[in-house]
Amino acid sequence: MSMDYSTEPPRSQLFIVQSAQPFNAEPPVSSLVEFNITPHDLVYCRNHGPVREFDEETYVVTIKGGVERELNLTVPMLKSTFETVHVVAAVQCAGNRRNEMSAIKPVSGVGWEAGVIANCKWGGVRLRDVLSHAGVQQQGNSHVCFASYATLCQDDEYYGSSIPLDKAMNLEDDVLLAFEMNDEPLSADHGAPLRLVVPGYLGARWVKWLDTITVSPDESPNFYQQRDYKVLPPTVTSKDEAKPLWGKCPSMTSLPLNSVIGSVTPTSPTSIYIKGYAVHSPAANVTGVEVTTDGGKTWREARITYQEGKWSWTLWEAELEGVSESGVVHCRARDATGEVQPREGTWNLRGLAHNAWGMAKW
Ligand SMILES: Nc1nc2c(c(=O)[nH]1)N[C@H]1C(S)=C(S)[C@@H](COP(=O)(O)O)O[C@H]1N2
Ligand SMILES: [Mo]
Repeated sequence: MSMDYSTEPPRSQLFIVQSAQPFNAEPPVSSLVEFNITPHDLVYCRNHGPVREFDEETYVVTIKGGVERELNLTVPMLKSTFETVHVVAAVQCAGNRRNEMSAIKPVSGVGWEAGVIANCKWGGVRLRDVLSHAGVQQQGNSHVCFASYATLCQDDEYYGSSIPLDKAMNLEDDVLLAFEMNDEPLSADHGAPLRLVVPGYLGARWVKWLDTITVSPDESPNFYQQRDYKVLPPTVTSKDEAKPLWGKCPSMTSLPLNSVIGSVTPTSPTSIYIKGYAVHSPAANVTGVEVTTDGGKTWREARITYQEGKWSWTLWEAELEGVSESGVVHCRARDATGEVQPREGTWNLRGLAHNAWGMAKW
């Protein structure tokens, strides 16, 4: 076990590579918005260490901690013991759009554009079924901790996360131990042979190469749960100032209401065609997206072209006529609670959860 990059799989040529080791790459947003379900070669890769390949037949996941029986299950055993279910859900890195936030003031982290999001169809077994089988002891504030000891990571000896036990056990939350993406076996880059899928939660919780599940009274002690992926107050501007706050600041669970412009195509000297995506906060689904070419004085309604179930992203398009030869267009989403995407994002040291109005020029 080491930071050994000799087993990295071959990768799509379509990516914008942000770092080669660990491999962090995103597709151009203009390509992303062309597909309702994101094809494999456009699904971003976010890694904190090397990627390894495993043999699915012998790969074991252990379920332990606050359960009556400790279980050691291979992937074939998971498939034969529990019902396989499918859910369409968007996975999004909390650092999506970090580059735009760093334009306000520098932030630390990979300089992502708006492409670290993918809307995929996940197939796997329900975590709740597996935990029930292990005889989980339901307790008010318990957590389920997930770990991958597959490789060392940049800031810890393993990759880990946790979610509340209530989220794990809620049938409607569709938390899966997944072995399929888009009706294909998972690829090494996306966590084969087993990864966690937590619809509605930031990507950092979706542990890849999952090997250990622990029901615990506490959140995961892992670096990526405790000292990263937290929205620090805007007054914290250095790593030293952040230190005393990591323990006090809550771990992120979901990401905010957001929308982004993926492409602007002039269709005549006075008209443009715009496409984009939107994502909802857990509060409620996206109910509309509006666009403006005058900085928000007047808005026009975009047309929603795709949305599926509770956890997918929303795709939208708009054709604007009577526009000048060049200009700036903004977008904003709203949801069923009446919340509207804010004009400005809130700067934070790690550059997380940026959700200012989307913007593009033509
Ligand atoms: N084992 C492991 N799981 C991981 C990570 C990682 O580095 N190691 N990165 C996390 C983060 S921050 C994100 S956003 C998602 C990205 O999943 P993807 O690479 O399949 O798109 O995986 C999560 N799961
Ligand atoms: Mo992430």
